[in-house]
Amino acid sequence: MAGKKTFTMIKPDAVEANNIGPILAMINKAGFRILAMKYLKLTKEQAGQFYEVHKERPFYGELISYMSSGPIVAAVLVKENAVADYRKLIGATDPSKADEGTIRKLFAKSIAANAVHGSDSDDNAEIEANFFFSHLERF
Ligand code: IDP
Ligand code: MG
Repeated sequence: MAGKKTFTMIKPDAVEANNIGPILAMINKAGFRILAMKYLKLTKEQAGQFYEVHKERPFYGELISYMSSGPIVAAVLVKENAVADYRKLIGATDPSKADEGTIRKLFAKSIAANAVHGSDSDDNAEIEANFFFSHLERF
């Protein structure tokens, strides 16, 4: 059965461009409830740990530099079928391939600076939520 939770980050490019508000509005409009949220800046080490699964990929160095370059918003979102529905709302990794009306199509600057993160499975949603939030920080 599909789970009810996903994890997202509003990435440094979207924070820098003052798009936290518009992106959160789209998230709420699409029916997601916010279970947990924080505004913080990752160290390079923390970004490297979060994206450890990508460490063999050619863009890993660029990705962790970018993800530690400025503040982000991290959040856990709740909705039926959360992981798949949120991936649909954010659109393809490469914004030039993202569908019209998706968050990445509207706000992403490039394939690296692509505005938002969204978990790719229920298991990863749980792992990623646990990376940022304790149980006392979820409501
Ligand atoms: P996803 O965020 O759509 O799940 P992943 O393949 O999991 O995409 O890649 C994680 C992140 O790494 C992307 O969101 C993007 O920021 C970055 N990334 C992915 N592919 C490239 C690339 O080819 N060049 C630079 N950065 C990339
Ligand atoms: Mg991914």
